Amino acid sequence: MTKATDSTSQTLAALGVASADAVTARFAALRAEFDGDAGGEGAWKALHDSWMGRKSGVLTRVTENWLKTATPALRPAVGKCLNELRGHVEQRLAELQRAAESAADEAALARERVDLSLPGVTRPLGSRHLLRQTFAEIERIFLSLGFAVVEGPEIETPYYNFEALNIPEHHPARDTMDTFYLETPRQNSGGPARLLRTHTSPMQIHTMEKQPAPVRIIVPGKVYRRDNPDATHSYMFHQVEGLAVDTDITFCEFKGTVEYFVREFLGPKIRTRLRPSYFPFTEPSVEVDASCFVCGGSGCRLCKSSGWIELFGAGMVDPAVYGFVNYDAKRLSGYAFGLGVDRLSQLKYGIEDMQLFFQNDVRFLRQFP
Ligand code: FA5
Repeated sequence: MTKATDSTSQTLAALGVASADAVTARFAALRAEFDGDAGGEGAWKALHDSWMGRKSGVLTRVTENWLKTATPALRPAVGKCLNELRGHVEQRLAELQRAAESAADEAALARERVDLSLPGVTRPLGSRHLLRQTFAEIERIFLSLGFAVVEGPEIETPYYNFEALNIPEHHPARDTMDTFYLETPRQNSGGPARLLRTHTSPMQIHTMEKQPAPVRIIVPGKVYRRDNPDATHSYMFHQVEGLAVDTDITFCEFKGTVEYFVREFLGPKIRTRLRPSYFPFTEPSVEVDASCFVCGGSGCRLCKSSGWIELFGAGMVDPAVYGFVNYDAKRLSGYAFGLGVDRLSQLKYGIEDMQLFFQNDVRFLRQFP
């Protein structure tokens, strides 16, 4: 079926329109078609373009083809009808536009409506891991004594992890520090072997290589050993190394520092004792024990009835170590210690199983906010 608007591409003469009545009928047909198209509210923009479009909209076509070509006799009727139709179309399109815009606004409002009755979003705050808290506590104590904190690589060569610490190849001390060796391209092409450090002691060597005495440092960090996990062992654990070297450091200063640390860390009533021990890189070497802070020294389950708890290894730096870093062993002296952070933390906070540190169970973590 042909539409009324199709006729707007022809002149009135071509359409055979010769009277004012016929003009009115033509415009009435256009208006009826427009009203039919404008019934719905959806596509006002498309309707606007097809009727009011400047180049080829229906009204432009009527102006070009009907008005401008109309005979002088018909022109007033065409002009009048065109003005009426234009007024009608403009008004209706404006209504449709308003309706479309307010529908869009309402939809947006409905979409973005804030439901104040919904529960709020809570983002639980995490806290520092107990091991981090223990590190911070140890660092605080040694910083107050004038020590500096340095960190070092977790991947080492056997030279720094063993040899320069006076542990030559085949030395039995290596047996207790079996670890993970890495296969790296550099090593495959003839470079030195690489291993995960078994203790933080290699940083003693790195530090003394880098700077002349005096040295007063602590080294917090991760270390690795091929130990089976149990209540007091892990294959990855944490240490804080300590090293002090100067021209006048005596065993007395070493003892005083150790006692001060233990009392600050575990409490003022704690007593310490030094027990002879052996490390290849300290001479003499000791194990530092603390009086049991559960029973006060009378004997209980924690201290296995001995009254004492083993805390960490330490000693005066073996002069042989100075030879590896070109320090003058005749002029300098010093002490070193290696704290097992996980075990110190277990002792201080009464944690029976070291594995709890690594399982990330929030029921455990929440107890140490
Ligand atoms: C050392 O690692 C020496 N480098 C310490 C040292 C430094 C001595 C400087 C003298 C001077 P040792 O192997 O004993 O020593 O380990 C030190 C501490 O690490 C132990 O006292 C213990 O607390 C902790 N430790 C050792 N093995 C493990 C393990 N598998 N899991 C958790 N903690 C461990």
